[in-house]
Amino acid sequence: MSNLQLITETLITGDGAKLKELVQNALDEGTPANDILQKALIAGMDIVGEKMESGDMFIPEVLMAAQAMSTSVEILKPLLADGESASAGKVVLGTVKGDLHDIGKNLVLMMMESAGFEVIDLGVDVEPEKFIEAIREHKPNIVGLSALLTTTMSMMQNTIESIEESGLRDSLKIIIGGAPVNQEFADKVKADGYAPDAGSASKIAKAMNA
Ligand code: B1M
Repeated sequence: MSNLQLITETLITGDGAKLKELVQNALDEGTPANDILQKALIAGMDIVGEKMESGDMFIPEVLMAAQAMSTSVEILKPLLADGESASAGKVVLGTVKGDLHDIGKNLVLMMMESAGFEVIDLGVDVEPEKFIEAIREHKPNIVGLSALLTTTMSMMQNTIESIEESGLRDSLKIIIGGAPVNQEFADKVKADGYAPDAGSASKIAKAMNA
């Protein structure tokens, strides 16, 4: 079994300590951090998702895998950074109300911070009013909304409409993303941008602020 396959298998078992060790070993052997993230960890979470859907894994096991993934991403964080430090702008970021998934959102946070953005992370299950409060307080250039459930996609629309109704919409750009989201949906809810992954989210944010 290759390094990356072993990482994927270990992620699925949820053994965080072993996973950290394997990720560190792979880095020491020269495997690029981005390969570990994309080909082993994100690929592993996709398998976890399939197992969850088919009833072969249950929520506590999925949570263990998610926790193991998060701790391993911490090791990769400095290596995925693109080294820029000057402030590229401010981003308010959160997973919309009703949705508790945060691994993808945290990757977006990491990529945006490493591209020089100051990111205010509102966490998960964020109500539209909380986004509005944060916009008033922090005056961001960009708001990022994440959703992983088809049932919470409509909350992206609610959030964008609430921002519009509060009169704050013209002062910022809105980027949305998450597995069920696509460009067509972004157009429908009048987001300014859609990003399929964390790397593109940070690129789009930079382009919007250029
Ligand atoms: Co949930 N879950 N989950 N889950 N979960 C999914 C999303 C699911 C696809 C699994 C499945 O059935 N195959 C399914 C959704 C089906 C659907 O609606 N289409 C699902 C379900 C059904 C549920 C529950 C309803 C299960 C239940 O209770 N019966 C429940 C809902 C809870 C809630 O939110 N209210 C639930 C719960 C959970 C856990 C809490 C156990 C756990 C989350 C832990 C956590 O996040 N801290 C969990 C997990 C881990 C998953 C899977 C397995 C993995 C998600 C993940 O972290 N992926 C997931 C299956 C899957 O995705 N394959 C699944 C890795 C991550 C890096 O990818 O988040 O897609 P992702 O982020 C990507 C891009 O989407 C993008 O960038 C990232 C990559 O670079 N991106 C953005 C994300 N946000 C962005 C924002 C942007 C731009 C890009 O701009 C701002």
